Amino acid sequence: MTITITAFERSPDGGRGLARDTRVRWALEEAGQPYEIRLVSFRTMKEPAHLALHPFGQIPTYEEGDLVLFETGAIVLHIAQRHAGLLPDDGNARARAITWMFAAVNTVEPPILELGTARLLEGDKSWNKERLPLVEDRVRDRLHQLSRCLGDADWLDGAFSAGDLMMVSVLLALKSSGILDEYPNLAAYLARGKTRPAYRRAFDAQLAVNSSKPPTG
Ligand code: GTB
Repeated sequence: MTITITAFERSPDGGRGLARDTRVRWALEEAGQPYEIRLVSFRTMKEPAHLALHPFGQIPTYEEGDLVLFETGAIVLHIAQRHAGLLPDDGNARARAITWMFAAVNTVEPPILELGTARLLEGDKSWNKERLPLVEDRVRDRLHQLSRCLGDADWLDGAFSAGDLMMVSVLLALKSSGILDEYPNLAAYLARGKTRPAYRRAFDAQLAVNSSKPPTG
């Protein structure tokens, strides 16, 4: 059955991996599943046809026959449960990998998103100078804990899993902040994820869509 996902027609980062279709593309590449892309503009994302697929008018969405999904955590979990390569066979190890997926989107990602908001959208506010260091420290708290957990292992719990895919995807958003460099094992973890052939294929495919178009800024 054909899998179709939606992605930005023109991504603000010029298609350099920050939009969230990257993690879905990556999961599909890891699972060896072909997929099609339907590109949407910011305007069409808010129109009824897209809102019928995604209640919040965002990308990515996932369509497979009459199944329609939104939320990258749910989409990646769906892919991982139906195809080999992203979750261990052992029941307990599988549950732990899923736990890391939730930890990525529920515990590590929120302060990182908050930092993005503070840096990109609130820079001109009079209170930003006071707030920004607080937000940065909340990110550091999480990174410190994650760094301690990873130690010198390659992946969070044995072999690479959907838990790592989601965690690396979440850490990608810290690229321009420089904060990740304070945690060398996490910086190496991110680099390790990005060198996986499946990630490279996902990244290249997203970039190809955007390469003929200038970033929207
Ligand atoms: N929780 C949802 C999920 O994980 O699926 C969040 C989905 C989401 O945030 N989608 C964003 C979107 O559609 C695109 S990825 N935004 C449009 C809107 O809300 O109107 C977020 C994103 C986009 C682009 C960059 N960038 O270029 O730097 C970074 C992050």
